[in-house]
Amino acid sequence: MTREASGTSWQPDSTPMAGIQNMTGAWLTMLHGYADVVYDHQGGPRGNTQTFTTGMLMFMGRRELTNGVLGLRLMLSADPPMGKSGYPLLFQTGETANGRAPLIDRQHPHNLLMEAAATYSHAAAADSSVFVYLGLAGEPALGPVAFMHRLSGEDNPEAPLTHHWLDSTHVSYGVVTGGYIWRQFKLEASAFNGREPDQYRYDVEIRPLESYAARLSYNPTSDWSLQASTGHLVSPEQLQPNVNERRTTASASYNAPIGQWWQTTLAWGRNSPSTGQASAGWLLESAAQPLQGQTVFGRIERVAKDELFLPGAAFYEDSFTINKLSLGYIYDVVRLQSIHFGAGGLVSVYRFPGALDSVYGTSPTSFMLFVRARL
Ligand SMILES: [Cu+2]
Repeated sequence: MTREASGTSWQPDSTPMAGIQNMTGAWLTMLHGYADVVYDHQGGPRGNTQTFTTGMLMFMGRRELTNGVLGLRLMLSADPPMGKSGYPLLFQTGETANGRAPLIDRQHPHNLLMEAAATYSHAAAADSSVFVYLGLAGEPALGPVAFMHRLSGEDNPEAPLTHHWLDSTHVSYGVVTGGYIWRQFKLEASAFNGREPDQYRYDVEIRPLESYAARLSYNPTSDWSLQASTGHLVSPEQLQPNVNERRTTASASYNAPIGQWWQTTLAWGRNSPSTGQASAGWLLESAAQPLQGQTVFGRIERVAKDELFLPGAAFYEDSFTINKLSLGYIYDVVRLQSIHFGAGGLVSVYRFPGALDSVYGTSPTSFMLFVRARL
């Protein structure tokens, strides 16, 4: 169960399990979630300031059957009330707030329904099993564990700039995945709806399952998780419906047995659209709890962005390599029943080509201050 952080992707087996677990009859249930209230200041001429809420609530249930295990998953996002245009995040792009213009320097909110899925895995032999995963909303076999569900990323309230290179398919409306697990290996394939959610964040947007993906995962020891995956996304973007995309990713997560826990993820992703330039994104992310209740986290990203300007602007469709470094800290101040209340902050700095100085300023600095409730 510790492997299954989101969809069918794997974390290292030694990842500590958060949340409340319960045994009710034959059902093992798990409730996990958090909510952040974030004061967000993004620096420079393109920056902005906003207070928003983000978070998620995840329910998992599983029961053993004669020769297999049935699992149910439901996940809701606390993002939609922040508004269709999301929150300020320098250099972030992807999705739309009005169906006409792309979001630039803002992070889109997630849809209310992030996952509603059932899995059945059947023991084929002592060391192998087969499974199916059916999601009305869910995550296909593409990319690492989504940022908000992997231990190295979930304490950081801001989305990675590499989201659309690595894990943006984590909310797909219509997913069918089949897989085979042999010892520490898993091979799986998905058919899914690759269209990103539109600006209506409370609905369910089923389309034909024309996109497909495959992933090979390997957990060589209990502290490591590796994956490589590739997918063909049919018409992923609402604003460019005639463009398809090939996405390829590889990632490694490692739990160092130091302090309470310490997880680091290195990930690479490449997008190759059917028209236009291919681009790549890198992410190195780490979070650690050296002492109970004190978490430090950091993220370094490097990504080629060609969506920073609207049509007609001087740099429209030009590609710029953006480097970003974020460092943050959270202190869990009190615990009431099963809820931890904490407060934290993070600071982000950037490196980018000088041509962008007139647009973003010479050295913008951004920060977030937040309070968090976590199960
Ligand atoms: Cu997302």
